[in-house]
Amino acid sequence: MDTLRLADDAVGAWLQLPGSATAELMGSVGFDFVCVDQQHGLIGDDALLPMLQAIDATGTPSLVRVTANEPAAIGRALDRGAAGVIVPLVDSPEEADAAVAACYHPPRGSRSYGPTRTGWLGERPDPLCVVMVETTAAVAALPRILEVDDLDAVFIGPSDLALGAGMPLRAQDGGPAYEDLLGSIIGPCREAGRPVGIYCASPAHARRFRDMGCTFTALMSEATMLRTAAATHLADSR
Ligand code: 3PY
Ligand code: MG
Repeated sequence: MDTLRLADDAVGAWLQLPGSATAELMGSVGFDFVCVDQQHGLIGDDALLPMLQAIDATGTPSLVRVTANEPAAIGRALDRGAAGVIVPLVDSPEEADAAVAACYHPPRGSRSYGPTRTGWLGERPDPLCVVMVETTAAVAALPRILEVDDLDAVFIGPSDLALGAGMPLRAQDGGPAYEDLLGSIIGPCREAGRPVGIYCASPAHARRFRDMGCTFTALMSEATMLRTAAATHLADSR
């Protein structure tokens, strides 16, 4: 299994459809990681286990975006063998610390000990805890969020960020006000030496956000890729 890298321009895949075959397919493409999205994806806990097994079989590391910043949700993803979690809507240092605590057993944290799959997988590195900064409250609290111990990376949710700042979703396509907002997240993360990633609705977004200083990106979901390709091929066939 490759080491999970959230720097050096790593590019990840994003899964929203349940199913181990698609997970294995996406794991085999060469992405630096594959993230299974349980927040907005259609993937429940029973679908998650075979997807993580399929991604593991390809040697690509996996992350899970959990449904919410809740210890039970984080523990279930890690117990099923994810290498780390992306925790949505983290707005304060207290919430960031709670997310980290949910990733670690005592004494560092409060994660309950239950070595089911993790037991038979054997010794593994500590899970990565990535918190999402995607609200104006989180942007205001970012300097203090970045002081939280054992926080591995920040991940920007560009759509929630735009909506929360009163901007349309298309603000992500470019424009000074939105880029200033992104800069106010990327700059402090880089200064603090923390990896900072962002969800990208297209390869063009990935290139632009990387040029702005993001250290890793996650590319549009497999559902969007499939629908876009299907619509293109249908149009070409008419
Ligand atoms: C957002 O853009 O808000 C996200 O959470 C991306 O998945
Ligand atoms: Mg979001």
